[in-house]
Amino acid sequence: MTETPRTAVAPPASDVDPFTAEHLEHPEPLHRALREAGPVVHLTRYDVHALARYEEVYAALTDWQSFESGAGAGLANFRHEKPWRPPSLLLEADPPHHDAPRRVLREILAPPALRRLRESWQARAEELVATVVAREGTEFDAFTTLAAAFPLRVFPDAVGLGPEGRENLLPYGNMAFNAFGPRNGLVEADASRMAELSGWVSAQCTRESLGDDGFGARIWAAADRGDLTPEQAPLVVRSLLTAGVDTTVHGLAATLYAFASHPDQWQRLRKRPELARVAFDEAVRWQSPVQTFFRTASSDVTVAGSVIPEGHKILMFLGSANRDPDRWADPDRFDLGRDPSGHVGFGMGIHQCVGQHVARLEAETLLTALARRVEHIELAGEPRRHLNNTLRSWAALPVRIRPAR
Ligand code: Z7Z
Repeated sequence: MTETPRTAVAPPASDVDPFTAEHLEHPEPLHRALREAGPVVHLTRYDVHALARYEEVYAALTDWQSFESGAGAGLANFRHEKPWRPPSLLLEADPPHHDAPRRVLREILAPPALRRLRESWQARAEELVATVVAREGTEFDAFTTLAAAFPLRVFPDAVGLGPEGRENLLPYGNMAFNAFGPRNGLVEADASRMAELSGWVSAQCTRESLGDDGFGARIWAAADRGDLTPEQAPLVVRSLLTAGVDTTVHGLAATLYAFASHPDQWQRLRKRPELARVAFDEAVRWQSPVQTFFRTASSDVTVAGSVIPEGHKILMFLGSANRDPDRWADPDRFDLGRDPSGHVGFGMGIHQCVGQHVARLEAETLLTALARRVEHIELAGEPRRHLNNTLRSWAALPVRIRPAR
């Protein structure tokens, strides 16, 4: 990917804005056009190079030397622009600085460390599904009652957050994920709450505000051992609160949407509940809750014969790579029969989602509880999207169910 070609070709140019309401709401036509335009497309409006094919997105994600993160994973270039908050020690950092925080968090969120949560999350999923079915009847908004409610029940407890102010978590994440995009109306709409939400989140990251038996306390324990500095610990906690809530909420919503729009696949899951994890990954591939993010060229980088100049931003379309027909058979189908592994919905390479096992456990426990209690699920109306510069998010997901007898 870095060798200099004898003859560099100028990539095709486009003045399209991927961050308009139209493209955020219905990204597939734009993705198709970008994939067909070429392996690299120069988006003149933002002067960024877009990658929309699986092969190039995968290659960029797995080449951190050429595609750096330290200049920010959004459109803003931290070499020239002041970040809206102190940069993340994980996302917005390169080796070697990236490595200690990553190692600490990987241990804390690894499958063996999560075993102790499984039983209680199963019980809480059962309880939530039973309550929703009893209280809401057969028609309800699955976004609010399930996809948002479940992570908000289990994840803040697992981190060790106090009870106050948890309603700030989703708005904070919404703001952070908007901030990866251009300063458009979505970013402006968050501006008035930025100081308040950031202040609340920072206050939750201190040792004193965290319970003594959660992910947060374990991050502080790593600082006590010297695996992190005391200055790093609160920022690592902040990463959990930024990247751990909205992503799973909208990932679960994507999964419920997938089933409600494919009732036949729900029957497959009912027969084989052990497919819950594959179903979640297939839904992440199919909907890509994280649609896009950026890297920066650390030198003149050649991609498929085109040179991306040093210091320029690269926009990676994960949602497009996850439906690239050159990689996936019948890519637009949500299909429990396929092997979705290799999708880039959690990223790939050294920055691949460190919380993915937590997300999978949330999905598995919720889906398993639902599969036991819900015989049939279908859409009961038009789902409503919530627009965000990075996340493919939801406002409402009306469903109709038939409870199992
Ligand atoms: O560390 C962080 O605060 C953080 C924030 C956002 C880490 C990751 C992300 C993120 C996740 C960004 C998915 C883009 C896509």
